[in-house]
Amino acid sequence: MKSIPKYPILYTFRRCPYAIRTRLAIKASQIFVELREIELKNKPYDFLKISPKGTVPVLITVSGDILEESLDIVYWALKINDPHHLLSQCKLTHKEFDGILSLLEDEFKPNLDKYKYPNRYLNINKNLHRDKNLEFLQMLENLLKGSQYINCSHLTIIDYLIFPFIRQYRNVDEKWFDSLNFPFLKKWLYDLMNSNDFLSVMKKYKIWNSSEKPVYTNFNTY
Ligand SMILES: N[C@@H](CCC(=O)N[C@@H](CS)C(=O)NCC(=O)O)C(=O)O
Repeated sequence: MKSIPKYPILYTFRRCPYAIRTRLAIKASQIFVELREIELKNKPYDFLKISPKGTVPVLITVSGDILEESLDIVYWALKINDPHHLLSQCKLTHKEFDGILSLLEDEFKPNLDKYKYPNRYLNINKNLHRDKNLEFLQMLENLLKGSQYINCSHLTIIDYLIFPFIRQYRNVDEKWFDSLNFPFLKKWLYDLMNSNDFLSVMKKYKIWNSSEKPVYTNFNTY
């Protein structure tokens, strides 16, 4: 039998870019969730029981459905409430939109992992993987030249889906990233990094413990 929570339950890990994108979408949707911050090196039994694949984010809806992919959680939230019109479609066709997300997932992210964690791989030249990602950054720079955000003149979901990964890439070597000649991309990144929305979803919470009082939030404070 499904156990039905009072609020949607979000299992999350603060620094995970996939979890960050879902927290940004949930904040935009103004939905309250029960937040369960977990440690990836010490995943709780309850979490693995509902989602044996063991990745964050995971969300349990109030109907008991289990969403185990960040994109599913993002669209679940915004279909319930999208007051800032994050789902607007502007210059990108659906095909282009999906193509950019595939490049992010299939090329940018694997290169980012090799650049950020070279010790996890054999015979890795981390800077080679850093540089392989410049093409993706150049594509974003070109899109951002034409408008302040990637798809529209206002923020939309593709900005939130991509931004946490670019931030993580910058974090590996901030000085090097800041010296790149991508003025539009850098402005976009720094504006998002300094936004109240981002700061609110990066607030630190204690690691979830089922015997303590639950944490409910709509990410409205930081
Ligand atoms: N496709 C998944 C990817 C999620 C993912 O890989 N999350 C990482 C953390 S950023 C994770 O949980 N890894 C499991 C681990 O490190 O044990 C999604 O979009 O939600």
